[in-house]
Amino acid sequence: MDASVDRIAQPWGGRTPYGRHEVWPARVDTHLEEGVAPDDVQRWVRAASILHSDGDAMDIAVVDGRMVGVRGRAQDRVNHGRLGPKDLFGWQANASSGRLTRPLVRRGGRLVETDWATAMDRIVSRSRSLLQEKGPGSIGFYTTGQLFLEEYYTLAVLARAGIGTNHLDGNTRLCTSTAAEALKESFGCDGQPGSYDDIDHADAIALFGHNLAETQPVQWMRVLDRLEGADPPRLVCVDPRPTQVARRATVHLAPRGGTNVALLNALLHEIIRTGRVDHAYVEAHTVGFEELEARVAECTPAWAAGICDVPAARIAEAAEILGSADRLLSTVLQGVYQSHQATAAAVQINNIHLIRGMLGRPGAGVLQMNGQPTAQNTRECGANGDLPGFRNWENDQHVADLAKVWNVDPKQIPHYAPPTHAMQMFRYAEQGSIRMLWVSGTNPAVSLPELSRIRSILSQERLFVVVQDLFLTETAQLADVVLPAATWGEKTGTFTNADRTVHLSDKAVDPPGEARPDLDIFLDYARRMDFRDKDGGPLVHWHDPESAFEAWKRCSAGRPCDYTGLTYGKLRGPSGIQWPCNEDAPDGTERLYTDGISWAHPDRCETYGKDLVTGASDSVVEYRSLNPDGKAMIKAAAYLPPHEEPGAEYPFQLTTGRTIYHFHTRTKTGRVPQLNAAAPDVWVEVSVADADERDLNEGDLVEVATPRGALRGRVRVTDIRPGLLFVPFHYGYWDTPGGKGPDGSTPGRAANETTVTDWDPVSKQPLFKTAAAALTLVERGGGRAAPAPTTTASVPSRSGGVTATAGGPSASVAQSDGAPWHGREEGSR
Ligand SMILES: Nc1nc2c(c(=O)[nH]1)N[C@H]1C(S)=C(S)[C@@H](COP(=O)(O)OP(=O)(O)OC[C@H]3O[C@@H](n4cnc5c(=O)[nH]c(N)nc54)[C@H](O)[C@@H]3O)O[C@H]1N2
Ligand SMILES: Nc1nc2c(c(=O)[nH]1)N[C@H]1C(S)=C(S)[C@@H](COP(=O)(O)OP(=O)(O)OC[C@H]3O[C@@H](n4cnc5c(=O)[nH]c(N)nc54)[C@H](O)[C@@H]3O)O[C@H]1N2
Ligand SMILES: [Mo]
Repeated sequence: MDASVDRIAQPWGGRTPYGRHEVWPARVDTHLEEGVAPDDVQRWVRAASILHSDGDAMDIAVVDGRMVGVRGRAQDRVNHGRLGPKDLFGWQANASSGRLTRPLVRRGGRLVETDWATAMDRIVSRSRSLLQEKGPGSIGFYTTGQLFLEEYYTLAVLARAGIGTNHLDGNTRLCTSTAAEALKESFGCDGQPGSYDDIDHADAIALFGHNLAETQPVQWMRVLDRLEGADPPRLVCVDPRPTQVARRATVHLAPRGGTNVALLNALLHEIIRTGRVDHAYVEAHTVGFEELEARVAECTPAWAAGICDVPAARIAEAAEILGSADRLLSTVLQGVYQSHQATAAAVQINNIHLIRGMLGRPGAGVLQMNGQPTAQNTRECGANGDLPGFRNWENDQHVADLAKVWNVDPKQIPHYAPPTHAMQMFRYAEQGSIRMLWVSGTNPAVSLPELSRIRSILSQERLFVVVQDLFLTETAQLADVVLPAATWGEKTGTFTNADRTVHLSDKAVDPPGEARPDLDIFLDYARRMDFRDKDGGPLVHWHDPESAFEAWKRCSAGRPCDYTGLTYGKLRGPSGIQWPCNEDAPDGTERLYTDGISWAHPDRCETYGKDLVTGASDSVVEYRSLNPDGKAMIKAAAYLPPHEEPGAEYPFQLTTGRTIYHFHTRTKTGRVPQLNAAAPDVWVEVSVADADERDLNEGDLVEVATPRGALRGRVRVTDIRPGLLFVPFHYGYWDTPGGKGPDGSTPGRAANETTVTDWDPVSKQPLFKTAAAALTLVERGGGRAAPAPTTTASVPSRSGGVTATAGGPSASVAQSDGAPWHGREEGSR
C-alpha cells in the first residue's frame, strides 16, 4: 500500500480496515524535508508526539545535527506507525525563527538579553527575600502539561518541600482536572481505567464532548478502520458541532451547550428503565445505586428534550445503543470538562459503565481523556494541585509516607488545605498575597479566561513574573525574567499518554543558543537555593533525566502509578509500556479494575470526595460510612441551568475549542508553513439558520462580544446547532504584524477576550465552553472566504466560493505498510 498522500488535504490518510477483535494493521507514516531521502538520514532518534495526549510513538530523523523529519513507530501499541498532521509537520517549529536563545531580564521597563547567572540570581534573590519577609505562601508556580515527568517531579519536590508552598498547579487545571476529579469521585483515585485497545473490541463507542477526529487523529484513524472492517461498532456522538465524529455517528446528539447532565441523566434513566443494569456487578463492586435510581427516576427523554433541545426519540436511540452494547467504550473530553457541571457530567459517564458492568474487559472501558501530551505526569508527580503518587493530602499516613521518601519533616510539606488551584493562584496574585509567579511551559495571556484581567494581573509592578518558554510569547512579554528553554527533541525524558502508556523521548539535536532543558533550570534553581533534607543532605539529589526518573520511581513505589518496573533501557524497547509496571506486572498493565476496585478504600483513596453539585468536601467520617469497603461510588447529580444564559443583549451561546491543524496558542504550529496555511487566522462558526436570519455570509467580518470583551473574525456558515457560535481559541497576538498587543487594544482576535472567570465547583476547571454572546456585522466579506479549514468540523455548509483545504507537495507524506523505512537504525543510545 505504499502511497504518498497530502496529509493537509487528507488528515487521516488512507484506510486499513480491520474486523472486531483483530489486530489493527500497521501503517508507517513518514515525512521528510524536501530534498532529503530516507537513505540520507544519519540517525533516527526515539520520541513520542508532544502536541496532544495520544502518545503516538515516532522517530526523529537527523542529518548533520539537524531535524529533517519524522516517522511513526510500527511496533508501538499506541499508533501502530501512524502520525497525525501536527506531528508530521510540527517538528519544524523547533528550528523556526523566534526561538529564545538567551535569558532576558527587565531593565528600565524593557526586556534585555543577559547571561544565565544574572537571570538566575534575580530569581534566587527575589525568592530569598520573599521567603524571609512574607513566607512560602508568597511564591507560586504555574506549570504545564507539556514538560517531561522528570521535570514535574523535580518541580514538585522543590516547590512543596523546598520552598514549602501550597501554590503549585498546572495548566492541566484548564485541561484535565475534571478527568482526574471524575476518576477520584467514582473510583477513589486518579488512573485511567481503559485502554486504546478497547477500540479494537468494542461494539459500541460513545464520544462525549470529544472531537476525537481532530484532537487525537490517530485513534480516530483506528475508529475509521474499524468502521470499514467486519462487525463495525455503533458510534454515539454528543457534540453540538458537526464534527467528523458526528458525521460518522450512528446517533448524533447535538445538545444545547451546558446541558450534559440533563442529557446523561436521561440516558441513565432509559438504561435503568429498560432493565439494562448489571445487578451482579453493581452489588459486588459499587455503592450508591439506589440514590442514582431515585435521582434519575423523573429524568425521562421527554424531560431532557426540553432542556437540551434534542428530540426525545434520538435520546432513546442513543440509550438503546449504550444499554444493549456488549462491550461499550466511552471517551470524554472538553465538551464535558470545560462545560457547565463538568465533574457532575463526567461522573455520570462513569456511572453508565458502573451500572452496566462495562469495565476491566477488552472493549469495555471508559477513557476520561487527557488533552496535553504529558498532563498525566503533571498529575502523577503532584505538580498540579495533588500530592505526588496520588497521595491524599488529608491522610496523615500518606503525607508521612511522602515525607519519608523526601527525607523531610511532614510539617515541611504543606497540607493544611487542598493544594491551591490555578484560578485561585491568579486570584491571590491579583489580591497581592502571591508576589512571585513562575510560569513554565504555558501561555496564560492567551489561554486563561478573561484576558484583560490576566494581562492586568501579570503586569502588576508588585508581582515578580518568571516565564520559561521557547518563544517570546504574549505572556513572556509581560515577564520580569524570561528563561529560554530547550524542548522535545532537544532534551531527554519520559511522558505518559492518556491510556497510561509511558514513552521515552530522547535528545536528537542541540537546543538553540543558550537554551537549557527545563530539568536543568529547575536543578540549577534547587542548587542555588540550597534546599536541604532533614539530615542536611541535598533535597534534590539527582542530576540528570535518568537519575530523576529513578528518584521518581521510589516515590511511585506501591502507588497506583507504580513505575518501579520501568527503566530507561526497557523504554528503549519496541513499544511504550502502560503503568502500573512493577514486579507483579513487569510488562505493564493494559486495564485497571479487571478484578474489582483497588484504590477506593478509606485508607488508600486519594480523596474523600466532594458534593457534585456544590463542590463541598466530604470528611473522612462521611467517606468511611458511605464506602467502608472501598467500592466504586455511584454519585448522582441534579441538573442545574448554566450560569450565563443567552438573553436580549447577548442572544447567542458561545463555545470555543480546537481545529486539527493547530495546537493551543500556536507558538509551535503557527510557525509551521503547512499547518499555518491550513488555518491562518481566527473565524466564527455560525449556523445556517442564524446566518439567514441576520443576513450573514461566508467571509463577513463580525464582532463577537460578551460582558468581558470582544473579538473579530470572519464568518464560516456551518451545520453547527442554531443559536450557538464557535470560535477556535488558538489565535493570540504574537504574529499579527502591527496588530493588537498585550497592551489591551481591542477588539482583538483571541477567544479568551470573551470567556468568563468562572469554574466548575468540584474540579475548579474553568468554563471555556459556555458563555452568552452578541454577534454584529462589522464589514461585508465581499466574496472572500473565512480562513477556516474545509476538512473538519468547520466544513462549510454551502461550499460555493470556498477553496478546499490542501497542502500541496510540501504536505506529502509517505504511507507504507510492513517494515518501517530502513534508514540506519539508531539502536539503543
Ligand atoms: N489539533 C489539536 N489537537 C489537540 C489539541 C489542540 O490544540 N489541537 N489540544 C490537546 C488538548 S490539551 C486537549 S485538552 C484536547 C481537547 O480535545 P477536545 O475536547 O476533543 O477538543 P475541543 O475542541 O476543546 O472540544 C471538543 C468539543 O466539545 C464540544 N462542546 C462544546 N460545548 C459542549 C457542551 O456543552 N456539551 C458537549 N457535549 N460538547 C460540547 C465542541 O463542539 C467541540 O467539538 O485536544 C488535544 N489535542
Ligand atoms: N477559550 C479556550 N481557552 C482554552 C481552552 C479552550 O478550549 N478554549 N483549552 C484550555 C486547555 S485544555 C489547555 S491545555 C490550555 C493550553 O494553554 P497553554 O498551555 O497556554 O497553550 P500552549 O500554546 O500550549 O502554551 C504552552 C507554552 O509552552 C511553551 N513550550 C512548549 N514546549 C516547552 C518546553 O519544553 N519547555 C518550556 N519551558 N516551554 C515549552 C510553548 O512555546 C507555549 O508558549 O488552554 C486552555 N484554554
Ligand atoms: Mo488541554
